[in-house]
Amino acid sequence: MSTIAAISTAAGVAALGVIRLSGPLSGEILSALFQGPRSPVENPRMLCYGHIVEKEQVLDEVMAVFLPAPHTFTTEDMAEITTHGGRVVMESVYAAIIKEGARIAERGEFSRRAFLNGRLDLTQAEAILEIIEARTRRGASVALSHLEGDTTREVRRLREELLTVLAQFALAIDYPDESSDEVQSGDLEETIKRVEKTLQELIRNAHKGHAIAEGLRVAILGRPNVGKSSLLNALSRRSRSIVTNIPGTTRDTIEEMIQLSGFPLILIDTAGLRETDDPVEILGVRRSREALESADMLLVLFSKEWVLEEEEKELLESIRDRSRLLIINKTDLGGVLSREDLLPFASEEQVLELSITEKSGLEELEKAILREAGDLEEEVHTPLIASIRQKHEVEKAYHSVKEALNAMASSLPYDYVEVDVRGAYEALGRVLGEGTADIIDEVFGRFCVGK
Ligand SMILES: Nc1nc2c(ncn2[C@@H]2O[C@H](COP(=O)(O)OP(=O)(O)OP(=O)(O)O)[C@@H](O)[C@H]2O)c(=O)[nH]1
Ligand SMILES: [Mg+2]
Repeated sequence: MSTIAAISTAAGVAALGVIRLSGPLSGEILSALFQGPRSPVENPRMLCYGHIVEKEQVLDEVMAVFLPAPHTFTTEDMAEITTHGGRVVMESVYAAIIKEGARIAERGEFSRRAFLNGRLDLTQAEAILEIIEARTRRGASVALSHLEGDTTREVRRLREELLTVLAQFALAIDYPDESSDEVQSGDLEETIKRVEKTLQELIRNAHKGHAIAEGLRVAILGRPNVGKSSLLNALSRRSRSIVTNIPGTTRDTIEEMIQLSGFPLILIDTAGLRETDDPVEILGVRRSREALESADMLLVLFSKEWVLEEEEKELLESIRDRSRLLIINKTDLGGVLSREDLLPFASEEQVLELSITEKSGLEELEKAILREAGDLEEEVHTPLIASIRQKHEVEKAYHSVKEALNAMASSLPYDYVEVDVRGAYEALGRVLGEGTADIIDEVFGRFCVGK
């Protein structure tokens, strides 16, 4: 096994940077370059002060630590050198390490070694990737729960159930006469049904896992000129979207990522919903409809000035089972629309009043959004599968389990059922990354170097 090295901290100006080594030569390379009162290799796991010296030239003042196998991230000997953050300094130290015999690490190679040496399973490796990529605190915490293995545990448990089923089938197939009493097909069916149900929940919650990690999609809808773009700007506290008093200003959907109390939201400003002949606007309105369909939550805006139109009532009817808030804007203007007009379409707390110009009602709105978002999150009881690859395998497993149940229902011989159960068992194995070199390449290829 070769020894690999990488600059593990992000590029850019920083006070410190970390260079990491993993492999059998880690200690030797560190000793060759490090000079200081205490040798890190002789004092493993202790952070030692010193200098990196190459051919009598001091490259940097550093702190270094040597971590002997096997209790390290990769399970191999590792070394970490904390240098000053300047790119030139770091690269000169890095170059010296490479000259001493380390190889430049590939993307994700540290995590790959951790995986290959049995320290991580693939869900956990993907969780590390998610944490690096997570754009928000909440996203990071979902990723963290994967790292701690919620998903892993659940998938393992399901596999064990399937394994007991497979064992019984094996018995029944090999010794059809003797074992007929032992194979209780009713019990087996129960077990498979339980697995089916859990898989279904995992799949149903998959998109929510994604939503929580990436941000709930919140679409702002309403007639032209009600103040949709103004609301996006007010919630994101910047002038992202163009606001004018001309109806039909927004022609395309605009997305803005914000955080409310650490909750990631993707706000989507849309073109006002209305009948129009303008071809550009028609496209805009079509996009608004798509946003309406795909959003996790809807903010439907009305103006105090206008009575409800038939079309708006239809819209309100059609979104009864969606997560939504109905908002009367422009309360600073005198007008005709009141809360009572909207109460037939939503609960008390889902109807809000707002004046964006006077900045009144915004805090209540933010609270209401968080409440709705919290409700959406509440629905997620089962562990989440966040990666598309995992979801795909879980779907395959679900499909196979259904086939198995069908086969059992039509009293097909156990051989038939066995094939499907085995298919599900193998698909779940791939979720955990068992025996699948190409997936492993795919996953670790997405890592940054040094991870
Ligand atoms: N008086 C008053 N005017 C407002 C309020 N909110 C927005 N406006 C004004 O309403 C007009 C339309 O606002 P926009 O945010 O562009 O409305 P929109 O819904 O995005 O409009 P389209 O993109 O054309 O569909 C602008 O002149 C805003 O300044 C409010 O609370 N009170
Ligand atoms: Mg607009």
